[in-house]
Amino acid sequence: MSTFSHLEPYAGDPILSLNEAFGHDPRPNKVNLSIGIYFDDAGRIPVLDCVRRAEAQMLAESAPKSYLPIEGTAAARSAVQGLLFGAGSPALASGRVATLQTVGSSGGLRVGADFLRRWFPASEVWVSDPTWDNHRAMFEGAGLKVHPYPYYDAASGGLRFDAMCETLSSLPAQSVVLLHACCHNPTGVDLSQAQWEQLIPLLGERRLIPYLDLAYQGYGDGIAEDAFAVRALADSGLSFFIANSFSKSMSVYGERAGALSVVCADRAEAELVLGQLKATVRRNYSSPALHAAGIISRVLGEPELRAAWEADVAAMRTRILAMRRSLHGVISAKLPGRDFGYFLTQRGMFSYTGLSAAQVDRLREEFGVYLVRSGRICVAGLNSGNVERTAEAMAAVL
Ligand code: KET
Repeated sequence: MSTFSHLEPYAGDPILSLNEAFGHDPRPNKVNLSIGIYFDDAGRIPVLDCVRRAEAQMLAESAPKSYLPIEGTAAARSAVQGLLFGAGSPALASGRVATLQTVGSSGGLRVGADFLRRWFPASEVWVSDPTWDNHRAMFEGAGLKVHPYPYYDAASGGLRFDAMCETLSSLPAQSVVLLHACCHNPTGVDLSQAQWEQLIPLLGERRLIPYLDLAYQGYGDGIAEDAFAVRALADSGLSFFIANSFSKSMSVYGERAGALSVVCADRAEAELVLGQLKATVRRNYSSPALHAAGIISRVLGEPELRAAWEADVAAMRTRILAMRRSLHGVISAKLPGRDFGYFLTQRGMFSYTGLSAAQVDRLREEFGVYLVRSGRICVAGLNSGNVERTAEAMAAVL
């Protein structure tokens, strides 16, 4: 027996492996709808001008590259807080929010999960059915039990809101409820504002611990609009977690720019929580990324860069909406009598097509169109040059 011969092979991640397989496909007309990445109309991952300008400033300053504090820079953390909770937020004014800059929002999600495991050892986690695959892996990896709550309604392409509330009403106090703040991954089906207003009191009455994931801020209805759930939860006075990402909204995937915030009862509690979150980070990755801190604080904090960024986010959102309309138009014309209205009502980067795994395989093999086997498509992989033939390919296998 050699040292590692007992290891099981890693099956690979279903999203990342597919994205790699796409890269190796030699067909010139291939279409990548696999991963949650925004591509522009030319099929490229944009480097936003505001990000380039922030980077140019950093390069010109040529500051020493020391370690950051465990919790990240003060400038990045306060910029994140303003973005999430809004200027003039009473929760921020009272100092009851603990925020750390993290290694992507994935780092934040996992730090929050480790913290929960340590301080709420009896709590179990409830995630939407379906959810981003990695949610389950991350929380289970932290040693927490994970269960699904009803969410997506395959019959209508909408939300099983009543069933969701019924399940959440039956959970033990201090159960952790993972919620997508906007642009649900993988379905594109979100709660309306009225539904959030109905859900939040239920979370409070049952003394549940909400854990928001906000990875697509600005891709739904707008930057502030997509923070509705965050702000409504903060206004309700509940304590909750929120991991947020800049990977998509600033198109800086590899920079690992994200944060974790925990809204507490008061300032003293927020300090206590921040301390334990720092302890969690220190024994894990120790401290976050310097370059990400500079991008976040400059793009959000400098008025000119901020305005440019907001315009960029609006343009990305608008392009996705246009692709939703084109896809809907072509596929509806090809298959009259079938209702594809969900392409128009679902929000953010993703739509759930209802394509079976066998149909997904056919799309990849026969047409070079890549999507994950759940039938999720990343609408941001469509562009004016490929949307028509992609819709036709989908119609052909449906
Ligand atoms: N949350 C959600 C809901 C999410 O879709 C992603 C990434 C992340 C967090 C991670 O973001 P980051 O801040 O970069 O750590 N999702 C896409 C990529 C991936 O699977 O990693 C995806 O679903 O395709």
